[in-house]
Amino acid sequence: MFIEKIDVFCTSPGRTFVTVRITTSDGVVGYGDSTLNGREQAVATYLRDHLVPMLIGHEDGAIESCWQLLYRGVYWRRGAITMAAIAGIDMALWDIKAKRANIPLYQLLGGRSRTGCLAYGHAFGKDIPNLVEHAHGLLEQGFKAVRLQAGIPGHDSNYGVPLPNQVDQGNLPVTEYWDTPSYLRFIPEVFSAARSELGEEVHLLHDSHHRLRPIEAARLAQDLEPYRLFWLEDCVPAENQEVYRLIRSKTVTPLAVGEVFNTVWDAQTLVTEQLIDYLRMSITHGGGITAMRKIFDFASIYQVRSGIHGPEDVSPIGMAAAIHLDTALHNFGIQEYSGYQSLSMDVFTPDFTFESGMLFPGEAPGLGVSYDEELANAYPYERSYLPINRLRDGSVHDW
Ligand code: GCO
Ligand code: MG
Repeated sequence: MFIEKIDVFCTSPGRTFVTVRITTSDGVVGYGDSTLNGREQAVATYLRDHLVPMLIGHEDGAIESCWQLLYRGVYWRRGAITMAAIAGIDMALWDIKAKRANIPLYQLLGGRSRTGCLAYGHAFGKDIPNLVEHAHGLLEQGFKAVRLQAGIPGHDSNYGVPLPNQVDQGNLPVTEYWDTPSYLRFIPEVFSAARSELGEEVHLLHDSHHRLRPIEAARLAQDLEPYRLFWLEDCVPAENQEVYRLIRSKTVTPLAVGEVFNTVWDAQTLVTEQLIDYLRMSITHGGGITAMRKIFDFASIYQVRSGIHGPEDVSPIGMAAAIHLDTALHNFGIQEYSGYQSLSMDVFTPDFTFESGMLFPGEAPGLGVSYDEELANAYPYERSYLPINRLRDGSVHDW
C-alpha cells in the first residue's frame, strides 16, 4: 500500500496547530502534529511545497526508509522547521501502521512498561500566596507533581505567569523585561514557602527558561537543594552543551533540558557525559516517533530519563504520541501536561485520559486521535508570537 494523499492544515482552534493527515491507497487515514509555536506557516509551507510531492506513491509501511528520505535525502539537515515537518509525517505513518495492525501504538513500540505515566501540571501565581493556592488546586485535581512559576517582585511580567494586561500584539511580539539578581534572590523563597505549604510528598519542578549564565545557574541550583526539586529545567541556553559541566559539578539538584532541541546531536554531550537527568525533547519537534524512540534508547544507556515537553502548543496528536511512547519506554521519567482548551479537545478528540496524576494511553488502534476539519476550519489561522525578553537597558535577553 502507498501514500495517496497528504493534507496539511494550519488552523487556530483555541491556538494554532499544524496537522498532517495522510490517506493511503486503501483508505487508511493517519494523523501527525507539526506545530512549531510562532513559526507554524513556515512548517506548513515546507510540508506542502517540499515534502508532500516527494511522498505521494511512497510505501506507507516503510517508515524508517521514509524518515531517512526526508532527513538525509534533502541534504540540508536538522533545524526546528525541518524536524517538525518530518515529525508530522512520521507520526501519521506510525498511526497508520498501528491502525492496520488494529492495536494501540504503544503495543507496536514494545508494549507496556508501566500502567500509567506520571504527569506534571503548571502552577503559577502573581505572588507566593497566589501560586500556593493554584498549586493546591492542581493537587486536588490529582496531580502528584507540579511546576511552580511565580511573579517576581519588581518585575511586571515573567515566564509562566500569564498576566491580564499581556494581550497578543498580532503582528508584533509582546515585550517582557528581565532582571536576573532579583529572580535569583526570590526563587528559593518561593520553594521554601511551597515546601512548607504543600508538603514533602509532592514533586516540585521549576523552569528557568534559558535565562541564566552557567555560574548563576549553579548558584540557583545550590540554593534550591534544601527543597529537593524533581528538576530544574533549562537553567541556561544549551547551544553550548559543555556549559553544563560547570553546573553539574556544583549541585545535586536534578537537571532537565531539551525542549528546543531537534536531533540527538543537540544532546549528545549532555547525555554521554551524564550532565543531565532528564531529556525534554518532544515528538513533535524531534523528528517524530522514529527519531525519539532511538534518542531515548540511547539516553537509557546513560541513565538519562525522559521528560517529554508537553505544553499546550504541542497539539493533542503530539501529546497522544508522547503518552504512547512514555508507556513503552523503560527509562520514562515524567510527562509534562499543561492541558488543553476544550475547543482544541473537540477538534482532536484524543482518547488518552488523566486520572490521579497519571496519563494513560487509549486503547483505540493507532494514536487514538482524529481531526474535525470542519470545526477547525471555523477557526482560521491567526498570527501569534511568543514574547521577547529585554533587560532594563533595552538589550535583548533569552526569553
Ligand atoms: C515548557 C516550555 C513552554 C515553552 C513553549 C514555547 O516547559 O512547557 O518552556 O512553555 O515556553 O512551549 O512555545
Ligand atoms: Mg520549559
